[in-house]
Amino acid sequence: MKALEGIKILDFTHVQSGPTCTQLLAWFGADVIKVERPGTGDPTRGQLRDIPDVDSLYFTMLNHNKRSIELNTKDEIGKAVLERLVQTCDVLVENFAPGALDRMGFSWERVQELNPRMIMASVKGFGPGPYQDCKVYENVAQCAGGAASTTGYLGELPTVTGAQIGDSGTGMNLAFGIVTALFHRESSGKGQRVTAAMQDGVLNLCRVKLRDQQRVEKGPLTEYSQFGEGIPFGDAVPRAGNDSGGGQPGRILKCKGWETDPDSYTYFITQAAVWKSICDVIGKPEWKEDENYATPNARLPRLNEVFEAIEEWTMTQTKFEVMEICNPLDIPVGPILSMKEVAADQSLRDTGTVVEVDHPTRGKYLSVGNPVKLSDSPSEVKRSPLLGEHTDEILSEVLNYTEEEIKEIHASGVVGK
Ligand code: CAO
Repeated sequence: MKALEGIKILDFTHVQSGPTCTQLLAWFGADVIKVERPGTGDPTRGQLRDIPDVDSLYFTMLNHNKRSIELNTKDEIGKAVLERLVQTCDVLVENFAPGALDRMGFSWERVQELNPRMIMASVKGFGPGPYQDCKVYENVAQCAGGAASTTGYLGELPTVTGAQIGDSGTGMNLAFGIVTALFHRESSGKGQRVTAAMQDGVLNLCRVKLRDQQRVEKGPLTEYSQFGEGIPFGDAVPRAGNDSGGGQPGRILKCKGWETDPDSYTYFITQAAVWKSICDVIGKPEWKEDENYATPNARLPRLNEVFEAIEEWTMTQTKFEVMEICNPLDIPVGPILSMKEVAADQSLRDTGTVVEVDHPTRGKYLSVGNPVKLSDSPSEVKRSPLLGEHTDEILSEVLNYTEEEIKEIHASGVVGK
């Protein structure tokens, strides 16, 4: 049995943050019913299309294992159907702009009246405060959560990361909140409100930078390259390039072939415990006992020199050879993998982290699978639904409308053509 089998989710999400959350719940076996605007559905169905008139990869990769019902929830008949869904489901998940659900007539108070056991979960850009009414997309959250100001190179522009920490990151937080509330409902018998703000989610992932903010107020951040370069620190955490965020200095270094391959690099960490092995590998055995290099503190002002010496060696090896040589010595290194390499990686396919899915109108495509593995409840990744593919089965099997009533609902136009 799947871990969340029997749990019904009213999925009122769109774009990325909300759909990430409900997809995770669906992968674990919840019955996720995606309510979509008739005719158009989730706007991502039509965004960044690679094949004309076919659901985009943007949509298909975020909506696996769900069922789709078309429903105009601003029409009175549509609202009545939505009410029945609220009464039938365990969880309502939404990520509309602030106030949209209230305007539709489904405030938290109303939802509780309809179903006191319902858990109502929302992603918003900001929590309560001056920005609570703002619409927010991924990069806005990265900027407001402290990620952009601390990413990139000193003296250059703040930079956003390709990892969708605001959207997918917050979706994961919301899923965690929902499962926690479901657990709590076992004893309380009551649903509750779950909210996750994107700014909060990004800041949570930037905690090492909030740590460094408090450190920089007391003195220089000695593990940052800028310390060794003699550049003074200001009063806020600076951009640290590719310096390691932890206590063990690390950098991205060139490997053999870097002149022509933009991803021929390795991340190399000078972990203190294996310093002697590093000295042997890079041909600097004299640094093992030299008081200027032997201890982490002695190395801090010389990190540029240390990493230049390591890079002289890494440039003689491919990024995979660096891994093969360093791993047996417990030296932490990692190749910079291109998306092409990740997509072709057999071990990621074997674990279901990358999956191939078949789709009736687009054919085969690659997607990410569930990054969390349960030993007794494996996830099976099923294709995303076509728009309104399950409208009738949801009306009859989930909501128990009669054939006659379903005809009337269709005739009213609230479930599309
Ligand atoms: N039937 C009828 N109306 C529907 C409907 C349906 N099935 N589904 C949605 N709608 C309506 C909503 O009620 C809303 O109407 P009003 O504005 O009149 O109240 C309208 O569609 C648009 O919803 P929206 O404001 O959420 O959408 P948007 O495209 O204008 O904004 C976004 C998108 C993402 C900026 C906004 O939803 C948002 O800030 N969400 C919260 C933060 C978030 O999740 N951001 C991440 C998105 S991924 O990068």
